[in-house]
Amino acid sequence: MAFGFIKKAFSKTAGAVQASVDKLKSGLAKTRNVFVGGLRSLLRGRKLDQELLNELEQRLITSDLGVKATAKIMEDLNVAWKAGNISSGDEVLDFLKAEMKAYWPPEARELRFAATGPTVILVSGINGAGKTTSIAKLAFYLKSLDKSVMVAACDTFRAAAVQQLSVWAERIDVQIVKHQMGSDPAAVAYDACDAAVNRNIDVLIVDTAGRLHTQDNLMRELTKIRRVIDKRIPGAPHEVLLVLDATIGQNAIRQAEEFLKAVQVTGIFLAKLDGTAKGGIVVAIRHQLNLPVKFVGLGEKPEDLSPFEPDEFVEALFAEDDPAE
Ligand SMILES: Nc1nc2c(ncn2[C@@H]2O[C@H](COP(=O)(O)OP(=O)(O)OP(=O)(O)O)[C@@H](O)[C@H]2O)c(=O)[nH]1
Ligand SMILES: [Mg+2]
Repeated sequence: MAFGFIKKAFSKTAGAVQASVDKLKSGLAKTRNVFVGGLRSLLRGRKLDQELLNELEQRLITSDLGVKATAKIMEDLNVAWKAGNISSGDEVLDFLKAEMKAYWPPEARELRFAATGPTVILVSGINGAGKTTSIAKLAFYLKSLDKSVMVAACDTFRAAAVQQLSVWAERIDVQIVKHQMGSDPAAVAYDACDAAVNRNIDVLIVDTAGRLHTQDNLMRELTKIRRVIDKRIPGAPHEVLLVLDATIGQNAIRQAEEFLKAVQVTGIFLAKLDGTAKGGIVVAIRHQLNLPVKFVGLGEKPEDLSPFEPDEFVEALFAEDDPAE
């Protein structure tokens, strides 16, 4: 009986793993078809020579991998070609896959949880990046890990913002702390921290405004919210996630650089990967921002999230069994 139970639990886990790989694969379909599909048609059946190397470099540069990653890949590829280790376009595909997998340094991609008391996750990003939706996904994900979750509606700038988060909170059944529109976001943050402590909540996720009258105001407000959170829960926030919109490619990196000047970010939530062929941006983010991508967003539903794992990501990107290919 005990064995039966273990077997059942194990197969459930295997099923969950398969489901998450499938989700990633379908979320990456556009990038796979355009970027990897393009590489395949360039490389397949060709002999590797200088001309093909030049064409490949051109293609990688115009993809969203970024200049630095492209330079590194081409340099390594040149060495392997000259050493006689690679001689065909087909081998280049495998080489690219291995090179991309090895691209990420060992780093903390898992969420950092508080040792005691509530973990606080502050979520920032420009308007429309996908903050509120990503918060709903995170809350849903954390609930699946048996954590009690509360959200705080600190985007008090727009009437619809509080409403949107309230709808999500109800739908995924998590508690919410909110004030009226126009009230002080730092006061909401303080109340939410208070409530999270008093109600023994495991994780508090704080939504913030993406637009204020000026960018300066936005950054000042984030700093203030952060200070107030730390005052009520010393050491918090434990994570400051910056949500970036993958569909805008390299512009997302420029936006992030602006945020990083003002806010101490601990990780990236890369939203809307499903809506773009610019999935290579994950590689550029690693190199250009020097921050871990902790999660990727793959759709508009609460379950459309995947914790970022380089191996899994690259496998899904290069997967061949897509009928659309
Ligand atoms: N396809 C897709 N759409 C997404 C994803 N994440 C967010 N969206 C959509 O992007 C739009 C903006 O998302 P929000 O969550 O409202 O963005 P926000 O950053 O909170 O925006 P503001 O509150 O205006 O600053 C919505 O239509 C979302 O459904 C994703 O991973 N995939
Ligand atoms: Mg929002």
